[in-house]
Amino acid sequence: VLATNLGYPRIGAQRQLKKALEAFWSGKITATELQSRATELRKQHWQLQHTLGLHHIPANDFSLYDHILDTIALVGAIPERYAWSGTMVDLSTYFMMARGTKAVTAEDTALPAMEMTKWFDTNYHYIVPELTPDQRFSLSSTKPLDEFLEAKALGIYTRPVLPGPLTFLLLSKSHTGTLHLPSLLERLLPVYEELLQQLAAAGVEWVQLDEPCLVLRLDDEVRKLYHAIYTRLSNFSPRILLATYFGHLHENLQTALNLPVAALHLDLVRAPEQLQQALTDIPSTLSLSLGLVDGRNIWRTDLDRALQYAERAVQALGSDRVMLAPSCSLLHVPMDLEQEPDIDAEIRPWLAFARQKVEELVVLTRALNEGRSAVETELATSREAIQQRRASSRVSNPAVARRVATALQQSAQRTSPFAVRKAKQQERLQLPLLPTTTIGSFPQTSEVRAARQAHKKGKLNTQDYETFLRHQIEETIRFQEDIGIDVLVHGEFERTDMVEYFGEHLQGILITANAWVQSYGSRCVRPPIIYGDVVHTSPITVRWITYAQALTEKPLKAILTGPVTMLQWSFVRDDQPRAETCYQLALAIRDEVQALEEAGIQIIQIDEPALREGTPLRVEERERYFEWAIHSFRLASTGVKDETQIHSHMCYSEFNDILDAIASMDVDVLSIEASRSQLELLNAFATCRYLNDIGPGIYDIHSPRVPEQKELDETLQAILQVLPAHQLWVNPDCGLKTRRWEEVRPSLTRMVEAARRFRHTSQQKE
Ligand code: THG
Ligand code: ZN
Repeated sequence: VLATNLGYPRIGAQRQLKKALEAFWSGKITATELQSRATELRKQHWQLQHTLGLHHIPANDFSLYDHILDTIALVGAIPERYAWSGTMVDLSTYFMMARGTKAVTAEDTALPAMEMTKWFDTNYHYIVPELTPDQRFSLSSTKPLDEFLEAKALGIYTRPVLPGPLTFLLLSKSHTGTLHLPSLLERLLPVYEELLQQLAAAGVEWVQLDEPCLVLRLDDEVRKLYHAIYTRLSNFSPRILLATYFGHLHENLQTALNLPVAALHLDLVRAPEQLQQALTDIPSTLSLSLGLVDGRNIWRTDLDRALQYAERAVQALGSDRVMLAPSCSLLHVPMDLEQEPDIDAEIRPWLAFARQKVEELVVLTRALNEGRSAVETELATSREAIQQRRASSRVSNPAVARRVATALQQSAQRTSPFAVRKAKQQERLQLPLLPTTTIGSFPQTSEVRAARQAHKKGKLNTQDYETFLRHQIEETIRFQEDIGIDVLVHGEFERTDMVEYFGEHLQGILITANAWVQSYGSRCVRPPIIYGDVVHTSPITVRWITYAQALTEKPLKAILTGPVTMLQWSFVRDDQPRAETCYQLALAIRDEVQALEEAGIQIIQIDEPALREGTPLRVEERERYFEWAIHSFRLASTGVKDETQIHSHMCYSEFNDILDAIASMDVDVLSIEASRSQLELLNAFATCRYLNDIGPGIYDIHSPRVPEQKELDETLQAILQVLPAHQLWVNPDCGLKTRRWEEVRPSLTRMVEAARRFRHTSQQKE
């Protein structure tokens, strides 16, 4: 039995890669220095995994930005606009694709970056390959080979990882026509073949080809292609481990088991039940890689349980046909629990980050190869931690379970239908036609971050820190009043991340100091750890928002993070269904909503940017998901009077196919990002007779470019062709946290001006 890994986090335990990248982008270090820091990180990660005792260590899992972007470079699929003509893709082309370019002179046009999207149902974003129907490919990078040789020079024989050709193509899109899979494959496969041959010649024994698309529902056509492709590739290649993860293979299991590869990896954390079927149907030439250690979560593995599965496989296949592995790449978990010295002492033993997961894999493997007695102490320690977690009073709070059960018997509806609420709210708020607002956050300047940092380190006392925050709020309120915004926000200067902030203030949730996980490129998040039943112990936001409200006659909008987004962007309990945890979060947020209403706040926004991305990968599970997700949102949002206006905000996704779900949220106002297919989405809202108010983002805040007045006018005019003025709000498409004040001031001023112009013309028409 071999101890193996599918991928290691690349950002570094102290986020060295992030720091190196940002230093390079701002011109503080050279490309050579960036590369040498990257080399150092790879070396550390390989040596660590080697020392811990792994038999198969991944290579080419490292990336300077994203592994799909690496593959775009590898196969030479560079979109035309980047004017690449070389034979090998250089660093500057690579980062242009990732980040776009700024216009340097007035005549220059800025090049947009390639689009990013969520990697399956994770919070990691990959760069979406942009292909043309007649796309040509050529081997245009030596990265996989270089990294193998780099590790070999350290005395470490690695297993290069590559996205499989079908997953690569299935994740691609085209702006210029329909992509025809078989003909694209005809052109792509020679590149894979050439590379695999090179790897074999360099002494590579195993390669890992990742085909997570096998957990999706596929056409018969695609299943046939899988067979044809892997038959071709296996002629040239080192031994292939075909990796599937993020779910059950269902009807694709037979296809996967019968591919002419050397080993198949199954995710037995998400889908343990597929082991039995696989053991029954497996051909005698195939080895199995068992994904028994959770690569998506931070809990310590129940080693006894994992061993039962592994032993079953060893009995059926013999020990030389079994590998142990994490369920998927460890990219999605933080690097090392050792970086969290101050984390809650009772909870710490329950956790395992990437390094600890590798240790667990080695222990499991030794138990199988040398007998359990060889790792008696490790097994005992693990068993004790699992038992303590199960029995802990910090985990279960019977009052919470009872409250959820009671709440679920109610339908969670507002008292009156939307039309009645709208009239009552308007009587109270007296808003103009086309009211203007923002999504919630204002620029998190270096000054704001420095103050928070100083306060955290004890260099700025709480009183001075809070005085600083109050000044920030006051300036932001004055600014919004000056330019004539109708519904104001306080700016969220007290918050780090929208999920982390609420995680920090709810019982049952732990936040970390250094447990960073890559979100995209150099950007990272610290997902909170939901370890126990969630309780709202005291109001979280009321103090800041009532301070802000006291500064102005205009209505203030409070901003909260919704239950589904809290769930989706946290590490969640694995000892109860996600739905149960979501209901608990919902009730905690409901308490906050009620506290705000009692404090006199008239408008409350509950953000759900992650609602769409929580959608299960398999179609047949989607209906049930939307049922509990929407119910959760309604539990959070419906405990208020008719007069209280509930907003929500969504972004980062396509929404056209979840309009029913959105409608059943029954929010009074929905602000929504729809940058690319703006009008198409609004048409869909119009067609399905969505009647509640909508605030389509009228400009893209993800770009530093300040929109011209004319552009804003035209956008608003186009929107007014589709939806009536009385249903519309005017706002940017997302929060302004990552923007600078120099951009925010002119942009919002012009936005308000656009609203004013159309307010007059529309009023005359209505
Ligand atoms: N919060 C969380 N998850 C998210 C987002 C978020 N997932 C989707 C999307 N937004 C991802 N986008 C970002 C954007 C910026 C950053 C992270 C994810 C970011 N992070 C800081 C960094 O890496 O420098 C660190 C954060 C901090 O200093 O607090 O800028 O908004 N949970
Ligand atoms: Zn947003």
